Amino acid sequence: MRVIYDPAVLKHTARGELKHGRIIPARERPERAQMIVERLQSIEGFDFSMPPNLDMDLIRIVHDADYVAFLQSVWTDWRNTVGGDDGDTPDALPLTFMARSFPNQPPSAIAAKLGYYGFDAGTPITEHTWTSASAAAASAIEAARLIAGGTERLVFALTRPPGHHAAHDQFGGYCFLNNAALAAQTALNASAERVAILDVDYHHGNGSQSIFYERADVLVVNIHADPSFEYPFFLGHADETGRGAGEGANVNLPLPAGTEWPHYRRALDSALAAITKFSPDVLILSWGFDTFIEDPLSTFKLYTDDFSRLGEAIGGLRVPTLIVLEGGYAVDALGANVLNGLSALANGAG
Ligand code: SP5
Ligand code: ZN
Repeated sequence: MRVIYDPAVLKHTARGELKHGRIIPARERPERAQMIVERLQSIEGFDFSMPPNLDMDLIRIVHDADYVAFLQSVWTDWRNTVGGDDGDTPDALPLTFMARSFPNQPPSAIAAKLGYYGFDAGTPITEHTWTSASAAAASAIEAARLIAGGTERLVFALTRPPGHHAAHDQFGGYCFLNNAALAAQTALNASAERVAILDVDYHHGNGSQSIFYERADVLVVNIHADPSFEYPFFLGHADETGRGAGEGANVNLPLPAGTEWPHYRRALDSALAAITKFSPDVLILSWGFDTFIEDPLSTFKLYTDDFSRLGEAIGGLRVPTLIVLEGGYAVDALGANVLNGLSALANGAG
């Protein structure tokens, strides 16, 4: 299996994140990608390659141009505002959010920009955020080119930071650029007529849903913790089915806290049936491994072997598939979980 990986995705390193009013060590850390690289490189069968330079025009189709400019300049603005010596500047976090009734004018003060473009205070921006986010995006785009061009039938883009919470003009949930959405748009620009995104991260992919909510050419299917109790709270309910031309092209399968494999499997079967009916030319799998029983952010109870079952079932679709990495914070188990999932997907698809 081809793996698209740029070591620059390791550079973004947050100092900490807020949990229940306290700062704890950041969950979304470079070791996540490092562990996966080490595991996949310790065995045969995974061919690593670097992505080419980022296609900025494509980025600006999926994301708002001012938002992208913000991501590119935010660290310099922040450092100039809050000070700090080299390597000593605190992470940038929003503190004041845009009240919903206020005018939608992009502000100029850095504190206001952070609250305008960010939707949570759990997503630190660091010196290297743009470097890593853009390297991840370039990896997803390159993977999509290989799949849509028919060069490969299964590609893993090792994306970090993750992307599925990032919307057209908002960051949050550790996400800045929506890697899955960029891959979908790349495939459509290349040759695909219909693309399906299957999001199996523990959290609902609110960004992917919102980007394609009114479009008929991208089916977005999410299996996730019910937003009535879990982050991102404001999107991911079963009655969100798309709008306008996109009506029917969004499927949410929220599950209760504590979900185990048998129940998960039934939701997966519904998801796979919806994808089969849509008959996509390309499948983009937003694979988060935070459904794992030992994941610190999750209530679901999937085991390492269940990721094999998940991969095998998805491989059975027999659709050219591109995987992007989303969440998964049980760092010690992440390598085994990803390897199991990818291997089973390759076997199921073979
Ligand atoms: C890509 C991804 O998985 N992003 C997840 C971002 C979650 N951020 C909010 C975390 C809320 C933590 N809830 C506490 C549960 C502790 N048991
Ligand atoms: Zn997640």
